[in-house]
Amino acid sequence: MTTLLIFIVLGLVFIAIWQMTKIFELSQLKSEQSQIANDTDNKYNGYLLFAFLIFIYGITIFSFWKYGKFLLPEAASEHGAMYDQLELVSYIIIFAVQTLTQFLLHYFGFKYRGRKGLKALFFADNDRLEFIWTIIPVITLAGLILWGLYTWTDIMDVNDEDDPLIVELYAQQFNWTARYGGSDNVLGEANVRMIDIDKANILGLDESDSYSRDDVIVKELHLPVGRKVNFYFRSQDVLHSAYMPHFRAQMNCVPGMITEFSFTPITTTVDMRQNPDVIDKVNRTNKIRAEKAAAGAENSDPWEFDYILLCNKICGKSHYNMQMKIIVETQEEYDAWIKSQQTFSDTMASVQ
Ligand SMILES: [Cu+2]
Repeated sequence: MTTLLIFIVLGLVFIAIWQMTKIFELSQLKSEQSQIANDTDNKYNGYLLFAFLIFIYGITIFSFWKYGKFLLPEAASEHGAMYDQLELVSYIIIFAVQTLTQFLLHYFGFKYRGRKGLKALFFADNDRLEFIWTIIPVITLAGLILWGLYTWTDIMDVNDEDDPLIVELYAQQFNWTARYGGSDNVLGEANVRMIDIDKANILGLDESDSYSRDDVIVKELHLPVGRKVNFYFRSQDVLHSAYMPHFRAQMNCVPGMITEFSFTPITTTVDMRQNPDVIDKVNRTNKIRAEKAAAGAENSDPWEFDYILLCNKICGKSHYNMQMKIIVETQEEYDAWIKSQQTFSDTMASVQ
């Protein structure tokens, strides 16, 4: 609030000074009272264009230097490298074109600023010039779009090849639940209409479906490294979006339909914790947390890196905290973990 007031006061002071200079100017008897820009005005504007060019270059370099470290670490999924490469090349092209065109725009604005006696050369069209500045973007964009489409179809191809692990991710305001197909790796039928909280049937599984009996319902997602996972998404209430940034994966969760995504995790949680970017991020975060803890703030314990599933659709007041931990581990660790979990029929039996 104080900051806002300070800004308002500063703004008013600025307006007052500006108005006073105007009055001062009007009170002067100047020889040149014309509203038409003269050579001095044009020169000022020319140099201002240059100053603005330096400003945008400067702020770009500053942003890279200051915020570059907030980018995600190396992708932890098989398709991630493909996705990152497409993104990197797109950014390099956009960056190069923007740097060049901004320079040309501002430089020509300066070079051809208005001067007394200077006349502009007029020509109606130039076929060769127009051909050049049409064909270059056409080829570049067509290349990017084709490459993007190829990458998209490759990433979005959900199929049953290579014996994928079947996992359902269930979204509701404001938490996630995961369901594994169990020993048969097949998910039982489910529908929100069959939800029965009294019987602990929180995902609405069809109790008469034999496939649902060995399903495993958990609040923490464990994935064996190197095995393809086919995800099936459901939502109980509103639109949510399952976002797993480290795996370069995101899919909408839509009430009334099942959406799909598939990826293969390639780096275990333990290995990812050794990644230099991750170590750096953890150190930076824990430094802030230590400072807060010293000042007596709550929830400031040291943080350890974990993969995470986030909701990426603003779905309500606790959307920001709709997340689930993901653990990528070796096949043996995963087997031991899944064995220790209750199946759906165990849960039903213990409730009745
Ligand atoms: Cu959500």
